[in-house]
Amino acid sequence: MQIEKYKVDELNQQSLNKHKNQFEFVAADVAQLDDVMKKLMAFNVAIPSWALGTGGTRFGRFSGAGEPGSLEEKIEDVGVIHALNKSSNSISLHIPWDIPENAASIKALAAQLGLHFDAVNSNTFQDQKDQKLSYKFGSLHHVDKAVRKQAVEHNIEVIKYGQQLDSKALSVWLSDGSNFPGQLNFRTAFQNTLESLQEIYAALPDDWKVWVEYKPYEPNFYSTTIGDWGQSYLLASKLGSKASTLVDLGHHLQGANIEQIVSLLLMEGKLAGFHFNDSKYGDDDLTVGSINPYQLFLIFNELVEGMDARGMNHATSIGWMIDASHNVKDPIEDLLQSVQAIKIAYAQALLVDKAALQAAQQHNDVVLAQEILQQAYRTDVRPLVAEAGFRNGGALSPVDAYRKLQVRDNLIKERGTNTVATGL
Ligand SMILES: [Mn+2]
Repeated sequence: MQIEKYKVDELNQQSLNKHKNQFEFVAADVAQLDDVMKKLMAFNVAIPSWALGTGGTRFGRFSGAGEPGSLEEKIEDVGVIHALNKSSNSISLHIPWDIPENAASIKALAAQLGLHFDAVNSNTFQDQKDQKLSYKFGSLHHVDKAVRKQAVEHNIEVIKYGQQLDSKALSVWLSDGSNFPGQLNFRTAFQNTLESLQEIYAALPDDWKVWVEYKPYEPNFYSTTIGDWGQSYLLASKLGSKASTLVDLGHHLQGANIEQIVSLLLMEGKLAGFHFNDSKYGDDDLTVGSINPYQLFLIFNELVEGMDARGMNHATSIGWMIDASHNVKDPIEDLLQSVQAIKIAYAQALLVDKAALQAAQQHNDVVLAQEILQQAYRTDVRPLVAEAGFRNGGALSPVDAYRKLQVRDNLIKERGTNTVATGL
């Protein structure tokens, strides 16, 4: 289904006066308001094609109703999200879960909804039906050259699908690792991975990038061959300028200082982008901002400071994407909440008084530095975010509009109750 603009406008009218008052109250204290609003309006976060259905755990999956059963329906769902928040103008595909059989018509459908295609993701962490060789013991790092070759060829095939859709990046996450001490020679595993990635790198079109994601554990529980940002950075550095490190917020051990990692990767020009999610224990893939919004703000504070230091365009120079799993929520509502949380953290980071913070740091004024950061963090920027969406033609409150427009009920009418999204 598609959201009709006049219905969003009607809903906005109902709360417009209240919103305007709230906006003016917050805006009065914002230095360089026009610049902040322009940046908020330009900011978009890509939606992964695998996040539009209900996810599961290894214990089970409780499918929702009206889930998308095809790539076309997934694109329509992203269209719904974008129509409401005007901040999700791209979709990231997972191959082979979402192979575009007819690229021209898929592209046309996306364009009609104001969408384009973000990075394409390869998958060598599970075996596909009729696959010749198994990835049980890894893919790009495998001890058997034939398995590595098969995985390299898959990645090159993913690039070709991406080219048909005007994607510009290949995102690689490997589950390669070991479950027990002694299972692997770490150096050999790393060298094999590097050689495989070099073959993939050589197949990248001129204007493409390859993003190397890391993760400390799971599904392997003793070692992961690309286990942390250092290992990813090492690979990306050896590969060349088209390779960089992708940070998935859930892919860190507890207590890791992600904002510091981000800051240094940015400094080195090696931060490819983000997979946003939130977590309490491990790679929990929860709604962004639901557990630790302060950490998200601190990350965005480093991002804004670091991007400004390098003169980078906030909206386009880094890949922003959600990578989450929705086990109990309606996936579209969850994604709407996540994008709002990201925009709130971004808006707060834009409000940080950087000159004052720098001065406080220079004078070792620890108390003042904290005051400056928390002044921004504790500002209720929600009216700024709502105004940005509104000015772009979206809903003042996307989740509220989604419910009032009874989108899920309509999707259930269209698709039925017994649906399971393809992919996960
Ligand atoms: Mn990820």
